[in-house]
Amino acid sequence: MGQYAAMAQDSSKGSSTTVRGACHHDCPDTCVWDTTVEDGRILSLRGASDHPTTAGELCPKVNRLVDRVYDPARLLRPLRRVGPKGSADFVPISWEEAIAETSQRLTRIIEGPGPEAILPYSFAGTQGAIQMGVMASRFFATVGSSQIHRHICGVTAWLGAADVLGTPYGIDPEDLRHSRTIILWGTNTRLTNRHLWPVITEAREAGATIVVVDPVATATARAPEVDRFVQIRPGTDVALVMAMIQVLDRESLTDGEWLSAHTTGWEELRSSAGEMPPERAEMITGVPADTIEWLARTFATRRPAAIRTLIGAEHHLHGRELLRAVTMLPAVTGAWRDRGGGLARSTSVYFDEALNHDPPVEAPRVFNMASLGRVLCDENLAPPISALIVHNSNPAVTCPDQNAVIAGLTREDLFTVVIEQFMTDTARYADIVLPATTQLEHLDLVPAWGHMYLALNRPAVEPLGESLPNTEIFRRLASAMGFTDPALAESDEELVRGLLNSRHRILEGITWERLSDNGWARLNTDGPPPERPAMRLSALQYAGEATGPDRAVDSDPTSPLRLLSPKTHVRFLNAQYGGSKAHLPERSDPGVRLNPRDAADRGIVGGESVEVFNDRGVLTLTAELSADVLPGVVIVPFGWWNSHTPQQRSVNALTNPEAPGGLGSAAFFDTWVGVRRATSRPNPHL
Ligand SMILES: Nc1nc2c(c(=O)[nH]1)N[C@H]1C(S)=C(S)[C@@H](COP(=O)(O)OP(=O)(O)OC[C@H]3O[C@@H](n4cnc5c(=O)[nH]c(N)nc54)[C@H](O)[C@@H]3O)O[C@H]1N2
Ligand SMILES: Nc1nc2c(c(=O)[nH]1)N[C@H]1C(S)=C(S)[C@@H](COP(=O)(O)OP(=O)(O)OC[C@H]3O[C@@H](n4cnc5c(=O)[nH]c(N)nc54)[C@H](O)[C@@H]3O)O[C@H]1N2
Ligand code: SF4
Ligand SMILES: [Mo]
Repeated sequence: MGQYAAMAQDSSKGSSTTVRGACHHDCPDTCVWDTTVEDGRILSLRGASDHPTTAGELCPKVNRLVDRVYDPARLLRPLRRVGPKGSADFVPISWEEAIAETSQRLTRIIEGPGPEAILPYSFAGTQGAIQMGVMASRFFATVGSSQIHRHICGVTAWLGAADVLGTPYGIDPEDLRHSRTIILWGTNTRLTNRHLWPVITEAREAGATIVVVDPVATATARAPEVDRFVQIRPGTDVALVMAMIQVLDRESLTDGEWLSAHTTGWEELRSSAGEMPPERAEMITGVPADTIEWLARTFATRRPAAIRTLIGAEHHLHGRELLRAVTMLPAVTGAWRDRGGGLARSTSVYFDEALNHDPPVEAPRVFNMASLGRVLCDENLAPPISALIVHNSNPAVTCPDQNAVIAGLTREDLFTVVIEQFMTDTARYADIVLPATTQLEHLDLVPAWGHMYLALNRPAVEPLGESLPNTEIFRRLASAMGFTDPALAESDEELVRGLLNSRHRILEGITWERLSDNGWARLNTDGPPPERPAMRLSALQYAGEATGPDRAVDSDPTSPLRLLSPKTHVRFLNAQYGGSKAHLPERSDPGVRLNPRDAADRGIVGGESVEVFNDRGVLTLTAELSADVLPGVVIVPFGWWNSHTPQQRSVNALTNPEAPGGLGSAAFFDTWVGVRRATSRPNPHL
């Protein structure tokens, strides 16, 4: 048994063994699983029945993970580019050659234009703590490279909640079982957070009122357990919250005692809400005034009352204000008093606090990751980017303003290294591709953002082929570049033990030994949160519909439509599986969903080919008419790889990369497009 699968085995039955691990996906559920292994090969993978949220069940994305590990399309050897960029024309090389070439190229850049010409780019392809970051961060800190803000997901929501709460601790999502009103606010729980659904159902069975606030009639909005679906115009939630607060104030449903003991700024908030009577909010949001009144009264009186939100609603220019509004509402009614009352958001903040992360390092330059296209194409940067090192991410699909990203990746003078499991749309543009292990082949410590359980993922089998964990790849690069800091040579077990060594009270008693034994442990979060300063309330302002350069869609004779591109596919996790035959539907086209009225205005019938376009790009897609979307709104699903349109592009060819102030996620959903009957050749994939 080799170095990565050592200490992997939990229990033996005959010749097969069971190995406990945890899901790596950027999914709030962080399920724990048991792998059955025989003769060094994985036979099956099952959800752990003793893990409180997994409860014995994984999901349609991961049920076929074993096939994915053994997929013949897995990258199992280092590769060097021989064809043009983007052609995916590579030849295999040895690890020695790959590491030598990469380290020499990087060293030449450090000695030439300087280390800030090197840009690492990564996200949460695995959200296991050590494979996601620790060793890579140490490596790039030693290089002194430029850095990215890893802000594409969740940081806008974090900022909005932090504006009100300080450190934005929310309530334990499992406490929603005690709630009697639950507002699922801009979150598609049944699709994106499915292991929370039993908690929602349990609350409903005990008499809770379940409300969904979303512009789209999602699978969640249509669930039989949902009592009321509030279909709101995108980006207008601030007006809805202001009107709700006006109703609460008018009807003396605010909690004065709570407000004076735990908040500041109530008078400013109250007077700003005075400018938004429900009738005005109805004009802005499209939500009837009497529904707004009902929602305010229900939230104040059917208690405990909680709001559940995650990430999707943040993808707006005013996303921070939207999240700030939603965070203030439970303070106004004193909802936090009750167990099961308050705001249930990402729990990542508890894990960030608990684990012993390296202190942050000052980088010479930091770019928002959503601006990758602009950064790669900017010749006036001093110095311009000469090398891009990607791991755990597929920016050619997931980053906004895709045509700019691909123009950057096509630059002949850019040295690109992609560490990947599959030949993604990004890897196709690499000079060097380095094969990465999957979660079943490497060790990791897996925090969660949808619950309070920390998990240890033990490798079930040895790395396939020549693939290596991200940690080992950065150890080898560090050594080849002559870096001698012992922190760059720590083993995976040392890295995990280091993270656990925080002495924080919410991690007390959670040791390597305990996790090795059981696979998971609940953080000690049952007491009050580590820090809850007075909640900072202040005036809200509805800033009007966001505008952007792409609003001028001149060639559409009718008014432009707003494009949303949320997650929609039960077998995709972001862009993972978007290139996998087994996970794709038969009709291999993401499609565009539009309201029958907008289709009629444009002479479009369902099933025909249309072009969706703006000044960033164009996609030819099949029109799907659906009253699930409001007039004026269209959806092109996110996650499909670029080969599914004749343009070889996906929805991010159209999306807005703006991140206000360079902070937080991009305004993916503040994108305007025209839609017209297709004039170009039909999609060859249909
Ligand atoms: N239009 C639009 N765009 C969006 C979004 C949207 O809703 N709409 N959502 C945004 C959000 S919320 C997110 S989180 C981002 C996600 O953006 P990404 O993080 O880029 O998306 P993933 O598809 O999860 O890609 C991760 C890649 O990591 C690889 N990977 C997985 N495990 C490992 C590993 O152990 N080692 C290595 N080296 N690689 C690994 C996978 O093969 C995969 O190709 O997309 C954003 N983009
Ligand atoms: N099956 C599956 N599960 C996933 C993922 C996946 O790709 N597939 N991705 C994972 C990741 S990385 C993330 S970040 C989470 C995201 O989890 P969620 O935040 O639950 O999901 P999203 O689809 O990003 O967005 C949620 C909802 O926000 C709505 N929305 C958009 N604009 C507005 C607005 O202005 N106001 C309101 N009220 N609602 C709005 C969208 O219509 C959408 O239904 O899901 C995770 N889970
Ligand atoms: S993707 Fe999410 S729901 Fe599926 S197994 Fe992983 S953590 Fe669980
Ligand atoms: Mo995300």
